[in-house]
Amino acid sequence: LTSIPDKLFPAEIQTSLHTKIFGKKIYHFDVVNSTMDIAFDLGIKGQEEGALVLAEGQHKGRGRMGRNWVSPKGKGIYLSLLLRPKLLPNEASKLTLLAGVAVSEAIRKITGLAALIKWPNDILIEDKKVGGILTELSAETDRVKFAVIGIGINANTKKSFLPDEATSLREELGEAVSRIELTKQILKDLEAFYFLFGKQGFSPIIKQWKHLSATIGRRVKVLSRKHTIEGEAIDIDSDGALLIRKDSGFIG
Ligand code: BT5
Repeated sequence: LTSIPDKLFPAEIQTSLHTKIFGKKIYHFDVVNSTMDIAFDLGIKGQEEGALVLAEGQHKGRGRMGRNWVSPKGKGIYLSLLLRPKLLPNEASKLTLLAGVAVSEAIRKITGLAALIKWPNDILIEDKKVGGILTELSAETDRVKFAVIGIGINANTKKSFLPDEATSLREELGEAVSRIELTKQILKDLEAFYFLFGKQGFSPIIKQWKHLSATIGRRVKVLSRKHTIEGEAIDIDSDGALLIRKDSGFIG
């Protein structure tokens, strides 16, 4: 072998993956607009839970509220996973927190780097953003039809490609990271936490989230629809909402 290919081919990902449903079905693309759109279509077409969409690059990778996600080809991990959770639409943020825990754990296992979670959806290393999570729903008023969890990670991305406050695993580690191994570990950890959530509810996830939190105990500024709340983040509640002690002393 002169070089080992590092493309996220389904056969590579599925080799000794040992998950029950996550990644049993994989759709791999070269460059797409957004893996979210493809996974959402699969959801509409009735594809089973655990179907995975992977792309080597994205033209229109997206974050929350119309923000963009820089997705250079062959460098990062860009995936969307289709889920059919028994949840109310207003519980969807639980999936974001759950995915944050799984991604941080997977990064820790594969790289040894101290990945932390910034509420609600950023993955940080040394206070710089290395990954992000986006949960999108198809829902009726009283139930989620399906959810798509999108995960973007700067694995081997050069800093010059990224926003100033961002980093990549390669930059932090000083050597390249196997996107294949990291993708597999993410699928394993995601499935384990998802099954745990199904069996024991949200409290074990919250507990683990608190261990990995870069937010609790720090000053925060949270933008809500109408106003900005500033103060110290003191905890998250059992639904995953952030509790902030405002400078006036009020906890909200
Ligand atoms: C997120 O949004 O952090 C969620 C990102 C989810 C991306 C994945 S990739 C696979 C799937 N397909 C998609 O199209 N999306 C998902 P948000 O919290 O809104 O953060 C967006 C902000 O992060 C931007 O406004 C930039 O400031 C910054 N940013 C953009 N690209 C970045 C990158 N590659 N690394 C770090 N920060 C970035």
